[in-house]
Amino acid sequence: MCRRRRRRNGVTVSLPVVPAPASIEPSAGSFPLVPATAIDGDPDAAVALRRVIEARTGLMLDAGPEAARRVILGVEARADRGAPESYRLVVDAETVTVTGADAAGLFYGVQTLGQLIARDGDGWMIPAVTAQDAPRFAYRGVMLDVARHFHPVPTVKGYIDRAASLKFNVLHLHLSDDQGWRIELHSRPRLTEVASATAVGADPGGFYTKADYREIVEYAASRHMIVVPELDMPGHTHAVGLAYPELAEEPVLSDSIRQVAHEYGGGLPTAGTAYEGMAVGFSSLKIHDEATYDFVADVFGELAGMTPGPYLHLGGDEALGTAPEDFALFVARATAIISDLGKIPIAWHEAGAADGIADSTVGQYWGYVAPTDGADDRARAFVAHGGQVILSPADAIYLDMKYPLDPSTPAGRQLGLTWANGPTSVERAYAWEPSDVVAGIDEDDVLGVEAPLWTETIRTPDDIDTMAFPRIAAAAEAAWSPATGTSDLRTWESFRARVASLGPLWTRLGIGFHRSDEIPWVTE
Ligand code: TNX
Repeated sequence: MCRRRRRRNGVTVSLPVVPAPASIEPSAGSFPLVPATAIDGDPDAAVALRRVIEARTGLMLDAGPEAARRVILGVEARADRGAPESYRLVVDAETVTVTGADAAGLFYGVQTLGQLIARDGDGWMIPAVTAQDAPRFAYRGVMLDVARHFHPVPTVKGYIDRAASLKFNVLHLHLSDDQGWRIELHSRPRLTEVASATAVGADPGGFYTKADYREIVEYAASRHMIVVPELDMPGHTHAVGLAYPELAEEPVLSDSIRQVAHEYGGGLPTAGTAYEGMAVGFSSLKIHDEATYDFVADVFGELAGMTPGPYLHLGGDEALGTAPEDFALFVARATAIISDLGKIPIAWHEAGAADGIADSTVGQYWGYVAPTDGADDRARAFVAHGGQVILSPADAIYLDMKYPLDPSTPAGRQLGLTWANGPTSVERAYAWEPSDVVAGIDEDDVLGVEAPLWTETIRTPDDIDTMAFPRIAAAAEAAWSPATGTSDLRTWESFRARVASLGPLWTRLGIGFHRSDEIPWVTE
């Protein structure tokens, strides 16, 4: 039996590593972190390590040639270097060694090291451990909706840093919706000239210039993340109709849309007028008009040229204003256009209803942990077409769902929505197993896990932090760590103790996490 906890001053403490590593073993002693510690080896990893040490401790390491202790950062040179993104970490009293299978693995080893830094009386130390770690899934994503509320480049960079520290490697940007179009494309300039200025609740909109987008892509790459851009269609396209009215159908007003307008305001959608409400499923592109497919080819063609990552997301969710046979036709053509661009299409699970979906299209499942309404059938259809599935179960890791009511928060300040089976506790965000969600979708069929943050009620960086942290850590663990039941770290009890110990690091990093009473937060 392996010991996963160390005893300090007679108290058992968990090693505060999140997501749980594949293996981590404590040993006796610790590495004292003093200003005269040298950091040798890979310069990029050294920058990342200095950053986290400084944030956590305030120490600016400044070792001369006489350095007593060393941190050695390197990428494995041997041919059998191990799985992509894996690393090995050894800490003893004299030396810290982090060896990545590749640059990403080394970066993740540094993140683990940063989480292990602890106070030792008046000083700082890293407990002696040996860790061997590799991700379970290749795709570990977070999604930010910049359409309902626009979030400028600095906010996006902050979210990249936060996500990368939890070993996420994908930033999915939801770049268009009924409320606004957020990415400049020279092939279709009116999208941002005419359809980007507004947001939910009459808040100001905004968009990324091509230079902004490049800056985001490069910043993400420096944190070993790719960007997956989404242009949502054929529904969620009211803003497209502002810019290019000839492409859009009239809004389809259902009872549920009237109900949302009544409850949340924003009025009813009207063709040619910016939409500032929160209803979904009323807009559609014209399906039987060739101009629509010229548009699809233009916008995804230009986006493909701006996006080094392999995926383009075409949305496909909640197209309630599009007849089912028209929806199927659209999905078949749009996924073929993206495949022909040399990119892998991703679509929300509804697109699995389209028989003609392009081979290898990836499906993003946003049904419940216990599937309802045939969402599981839709997800399985992607596998039948040679694709894989990304799991984003809404009642677990939709970060825009409210937390359970906290009596200390005034009702007006309660951010988030409740449609996914009511409020989502941290425990509910944690207690699910990816290979158990959709019957017939097994380990190999799962490309990965992604935690979306929709922003109808989310306006500021503080709002993002509050909704994401700590539940984003549960998503990270589902994406990275061994399956539940295969590691004694993969339990709610272990998770809440490890997350609790990250409170001081998150505080020092300026992350305004929700101090959920489910977590026994540690203060320094
Ligand atoms: C459903 S999930 C949506 C979004 C909303 C979100 C709010 C999905 C693919 N579509 O349009 O913003 O719920 O939670």
